[in-house]
Amino acid sequence: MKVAIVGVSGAVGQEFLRVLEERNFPLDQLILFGSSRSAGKKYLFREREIEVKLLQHNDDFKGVDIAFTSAGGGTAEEYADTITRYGTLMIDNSSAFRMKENIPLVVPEVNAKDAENHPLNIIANPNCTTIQMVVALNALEQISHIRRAYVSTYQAASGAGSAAMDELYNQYRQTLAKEKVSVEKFPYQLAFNLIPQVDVFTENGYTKEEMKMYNETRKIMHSDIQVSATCVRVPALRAHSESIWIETERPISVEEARAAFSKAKGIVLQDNPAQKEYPMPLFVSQKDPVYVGRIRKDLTNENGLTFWVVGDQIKKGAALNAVQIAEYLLTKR
Ligand code: 11C
Repeated sequence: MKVAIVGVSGAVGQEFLRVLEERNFPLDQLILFGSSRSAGKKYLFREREIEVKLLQHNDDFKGVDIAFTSAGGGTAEEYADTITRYGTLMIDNSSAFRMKENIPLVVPEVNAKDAENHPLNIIANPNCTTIQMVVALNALEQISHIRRAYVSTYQAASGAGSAAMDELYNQYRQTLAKEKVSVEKFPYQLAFNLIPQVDVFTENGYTKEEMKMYNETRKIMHSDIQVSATCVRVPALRAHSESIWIETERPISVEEARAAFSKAKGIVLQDNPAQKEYPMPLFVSQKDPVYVGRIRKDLTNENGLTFWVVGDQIKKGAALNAVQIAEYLLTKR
């Protein structure tokens, strides 16, 4: 099995290295690709150094079984043909192909089967905020159909990449040192602040990130669910949090919800208010599962339930989800 990582120097690319190693992914050869900025760098994998090759339009992907790509939408679109031409399966982390016909959009806990049908040799990995939300929603959908979800997100700096994480560190340091605060990766200073904008605004007043949560959720869950999101960047380093309110076809009790979350794949229930137990991004960072807590009935609607979900954006929200898609397909060979 020959595997490639495209965009290996980025936050998600680096996470691919860790996840493939951690899960002992059954590969014989790993090839790393990057832009001219990272070509020539070396990264350690299974105690051996691998040099990053420059991503080019050539035959480098001939014989590669799976390419995990995380190099942005533009690069994904430009290189899709080069990567898939000889039968390589491209599992792409960007937003380029997510809503395209004939390209499955997959979260293995929810719609693994969709991954089996990939006529264009491309499978799309959803947006991180969508991934962790649908893992939780799917557990409750098994009890009663979810008509709508209102969600507010609390998204860590990691969603904007490793340079953005560095910027957050720097902004805290600069503020404490009373230096001028540098702002590049976010629209405003994030340290000691919250920014109610993730990605750019669309014509309806929602941001692209918010519209991804609407559209991707419906595609993954094969559902007519209505989703209305407000996405907020918060000064957490890694792991996104979400406050979710749902309306189901029939009322779901807190006990039923707890039971459903407890038995769902990929979820850890952490819901013991008396002991101050609930998920928090600081403690969920670098963990595989999606954590759920603060489950309670909505006070204004018999069919409403509300809860709090936290997941590591770089791991389950990106690299791990893509690797789980590949693992699922390997079980079908
Ligand atoms: C963020 N969710 O937190 C974004 C990052 O569509 O894959 C991932 C963007 C995407 O900034």
